Amino acid sequence: MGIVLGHFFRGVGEEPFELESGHVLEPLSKEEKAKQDRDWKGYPHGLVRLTPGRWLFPANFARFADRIYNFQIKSSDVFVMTYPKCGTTWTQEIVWTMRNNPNLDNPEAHKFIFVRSPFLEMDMLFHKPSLKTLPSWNDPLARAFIQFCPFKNPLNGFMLQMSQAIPEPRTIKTHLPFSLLPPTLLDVSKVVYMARNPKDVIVSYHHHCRINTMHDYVGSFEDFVQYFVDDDLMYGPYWLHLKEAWERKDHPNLHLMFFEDMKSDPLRELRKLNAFLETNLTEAQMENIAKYTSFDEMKVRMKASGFNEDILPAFKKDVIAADGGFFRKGESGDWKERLTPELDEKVDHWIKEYTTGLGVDFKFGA
Ligand code: PPS
Repeated sequence: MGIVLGHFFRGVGEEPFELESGHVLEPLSKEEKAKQDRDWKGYPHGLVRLTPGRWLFPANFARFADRIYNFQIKSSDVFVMTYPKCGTTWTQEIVWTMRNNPNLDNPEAHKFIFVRSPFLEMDMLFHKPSLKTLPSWNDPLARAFIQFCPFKNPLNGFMLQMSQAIPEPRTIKTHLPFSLLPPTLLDVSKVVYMARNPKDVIVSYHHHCRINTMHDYVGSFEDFVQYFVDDDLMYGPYWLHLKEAWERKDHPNLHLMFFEDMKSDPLRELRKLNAFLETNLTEAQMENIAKYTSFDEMKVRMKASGFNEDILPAFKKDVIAADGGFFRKGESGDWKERLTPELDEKVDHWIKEYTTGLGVDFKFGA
């Protein structure tokens, strides 16, 4: 562990080091590492813990954290921020379409979603970033990198440099919490934050970690729920992620919304976004966008644009064949099919302990 972390910790061995955000980055304890190694095959360089907050990231995060913290934001930027599996992709597509494709006639809309709307910290997930493997990871992305970042080295952050270089207005996806992002984020740009009830998040995140080799979870569902309530999943505590957003919810540049509300009445939520983003769309335009960004339409369109698990090497084809792909169900309340009464009680306890006091009122689906 020391050697691997030493490499990522810029040669300081096992000494924890401080990020510009003020967080201290430390290796996992021996016991934690043994457990993670047993259940997760997708973290070849190990995970690191950030204090305060107990955020959990691949060791590669150390290479990008300070540059993400100092990312140059622009007043026309919109950041789509969520904890994993809360509906980022859906929100990204809605926001990008409202801003860039109100009449659904922009040819750019056929491009891979991360070309139009890059994933800020994605580089930390790559296992073996190399000049050889990165461009072949996905052709549309490689082409976009060459277009937007000519003469730049992808090893210095493929997605990070793309996020910086794409033309305005930029719509940028992140799963990072406020405390790891530029401190002036809300003063300069707008943030759309999507939350989702933790029970559906668990089910969706479990599926994601099984189909994706960047996680490659091989443990049980019961253990996965335990990882969640112990804040031991990559990206760390959902409650703290949400708390940091909730504390800022009255800031005029933050729009906080819920997956369940978007699901039950997309047009109502699009109207609110229309006011927040100042996009001045008509009712007819919003109705069309609600339909265009529905689960069924997105599933087909994303595949055609290159977000295709059958081709992308990051996805485990056998698990997908058995249990479905990235666009799994897109529903609220599916947790009822998966959580036993004991597991349900465990999550209820987590909710009571960490989010009820904040005033968050989750909806749990039909
Ligand atoms: S990720 O990998 O963390 O970025 O995933 P994220 O996009 O945040 O969340 C994925 C879940 O959102 C569902 N999804 C949708 N639901 C409804 N409508 C639309 N258009 C839509 N697009 C994506 C996706 O299916 C995942 O949820 P589950 O419950 O697993 O189906």
